[in-house]
Amino acid sequence: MSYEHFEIPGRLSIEDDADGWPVLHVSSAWSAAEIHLHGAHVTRFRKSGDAPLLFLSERAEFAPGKPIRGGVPIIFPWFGNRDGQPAHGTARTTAWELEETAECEDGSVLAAFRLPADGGCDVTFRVTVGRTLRMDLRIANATDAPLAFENCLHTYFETGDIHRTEVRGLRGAGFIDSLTGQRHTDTADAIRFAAETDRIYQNTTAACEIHDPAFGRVITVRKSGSRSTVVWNPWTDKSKRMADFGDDEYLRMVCVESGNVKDDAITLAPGGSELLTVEIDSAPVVEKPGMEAK
Ligand code: TA6
Repeated sequence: MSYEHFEIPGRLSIEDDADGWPVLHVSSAWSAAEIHLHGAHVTRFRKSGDAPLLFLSERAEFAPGKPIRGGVPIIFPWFGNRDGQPAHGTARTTAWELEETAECEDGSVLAAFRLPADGGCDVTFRVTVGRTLRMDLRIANATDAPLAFENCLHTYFETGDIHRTEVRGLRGAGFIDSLTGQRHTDTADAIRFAAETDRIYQNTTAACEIHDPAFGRVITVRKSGSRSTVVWNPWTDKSKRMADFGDDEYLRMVCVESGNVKDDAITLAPGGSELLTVEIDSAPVVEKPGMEAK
């Protein structure tokens, strides 16, 4: 299929990657991004003058039926494992259709995708690359029966040093510890990492901040249409068990994922729709005198 008519000179080009997968290369005055048609998967996003905001494993595989390790996997219609089914649903390993590209009035660049029709739900995904990275996942129920699903933008963030990284914004929220199945309320002012961490926060609409002093920045993760936030770092043992993830790559990534999973799963009435929006940005941290690392 020819994608030339979607290209925007100086803003959006489409080439096949080494594995023959169509990849959109998007650039704005402030940033650049890369989006694979496979899974409508945003694999790279970087603001000019900043380190990459998204982490992409050096061992990521680009093959039919395989999810890409890193960037923003689209999780739908279920989160997690399901007997005899691919983990985290089928959307992330499906070739989406490119529907629209445009340069917006504010100078940002839009790419819009549609999940090939499957069982009466209408799924579209819009990526806006500009001063920030904005992603909109809309699920509509085109059937005459209720539609139950989970959705999540499973975002991998790059961090300079996991030992110095903190995730803030979830204090007071309840979470399921996926490693033990136990439920807790988070009373800490920040999530810090010293072991495998896999937490599903429920009933929270809070924005999160990823404090990354090694890169001298704070990443903000704002969301709407989402009541769940998942925080994950595989640490050493799980990293070694993932063939598409370097043994030491846990040192420079953290997942802060936004969606509606577990208790927050959604049931859409016939004709209903749900919009999940995530917007990520970063800002430099100005070290105040005397703020030496403790
Ligand atoms: O989001 C956390 C999680 O559910 C972890 O338990 C881990 O399995 C991660 O997703 C990655 O899952 P994947 O199927 O992409 O390897």
